[in-house]
Amino acid sequence: ANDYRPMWESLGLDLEAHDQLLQVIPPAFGEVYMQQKNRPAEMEYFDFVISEIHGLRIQELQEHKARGGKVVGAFCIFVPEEIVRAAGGICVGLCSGAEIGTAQAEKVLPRNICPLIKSFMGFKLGHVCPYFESCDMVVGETTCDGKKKAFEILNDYVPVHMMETPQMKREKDKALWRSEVRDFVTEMEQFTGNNVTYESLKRAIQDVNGKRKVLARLAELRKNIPAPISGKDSLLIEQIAMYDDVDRFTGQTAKLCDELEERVRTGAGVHEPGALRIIVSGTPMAVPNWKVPHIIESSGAVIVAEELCTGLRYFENTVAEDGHDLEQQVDALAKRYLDIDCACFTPNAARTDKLVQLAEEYKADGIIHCSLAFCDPYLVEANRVEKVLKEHNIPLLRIETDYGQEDSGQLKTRIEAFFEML
Ligand code: BJ8
Repeated sequence: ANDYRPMWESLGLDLEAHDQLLQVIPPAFGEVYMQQKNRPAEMEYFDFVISEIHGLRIQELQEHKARGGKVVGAFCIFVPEEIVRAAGGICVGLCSGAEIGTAQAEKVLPRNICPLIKSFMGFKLGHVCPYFESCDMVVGETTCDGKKKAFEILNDYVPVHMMETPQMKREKDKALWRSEVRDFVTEMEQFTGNNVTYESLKRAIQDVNGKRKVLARLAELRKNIPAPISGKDSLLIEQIAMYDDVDRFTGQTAKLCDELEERVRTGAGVHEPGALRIIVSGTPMAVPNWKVPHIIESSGAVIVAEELCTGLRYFENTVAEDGHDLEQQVDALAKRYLDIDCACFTPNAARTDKLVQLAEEYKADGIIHCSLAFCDPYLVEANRVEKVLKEHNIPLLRIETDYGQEDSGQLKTRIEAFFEML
């Protein structure tokens, strides 16, 4: 293996704390992932990406920076990565899926706050994430209150550009969001020193659409019985989509889909015949947060779809490619992004309607609504989800959890009881 320590040191990482992080992720990955049966051979690439999680990709980012390129971090799928790409930058999703640097984070944040927010502050203050340390800028958004206010604090440590995401989807909200997307073009031009042209944006839109389409193809394959791939593997791919090289990722995922098509043709699946089919819905599950999917799939069920931002919400819509000039491209981007049905919007019936539709399309036996603790938007919206699913006789289990492992046993008991009822 390569020695990445000099690179990590030059990035200003706290090597000791970073070692601790690396002591957690690979063993967790081994336990959660490598012991699955019937994994597709093409998962090898994604396993490799994880084994190099703080290595090769970081090296690529550093090489990009050495050529004068910028790296831009994001915490929300509302950040239009096409624009970063069109300006010659690389956009990386900053995962924040682990409990780390909690003590440092609690110096600037309240104790009772969403673990995702605490995690990103802990990663930054603890200097443990080489992606974060590679970022020249972070793009924040005004989605939920906790994140919105935490970005003010984060701005003390790394430049943050804020985008105002509206809370409703009326015409005036659409106009506001469209102006935010337009301003982001100018911001990226100034920040990178590169013009965003019709041509560069057209290519970026096509590239990112390509990534979204291949993920949609993977999702489509999971509608088959038996499912040709586990939910855990699918989630891993959806997590990696947030930071891997776009073209390489698209190519590798296409290869995997070819293999899955073959499985579907021969009727090969990843689970026992008759396994329960489950949809998970709720707050994003960032690397290395595999806790609930692991419990679900080690209790004999298979996850067939993720109604999550690390899932369908990220790739279900593409950007129209027929814009004739930059302004029309901005219109198309603004429209595509405002179609995301995050619980930060009110009302948000599109999400509950979609869940009903997904349950039917994916022939799901039940839905597990999984929210991070203290996440008001999703925890409160769970009530609307419950109401609508009840009207359609779709069984639902509601879970609230964090990044700790203390509740694993209790969650397993509840999930198994839910499965017995189905
Ligand atoms: S589009 S879901 S990625 S905002 S879990 S920090 S909402 S308190 S992450 Fe999200 Fe964008 Fe919406 Fe998706 Fe706040 Fe809730 Fe924490 Fe959250």
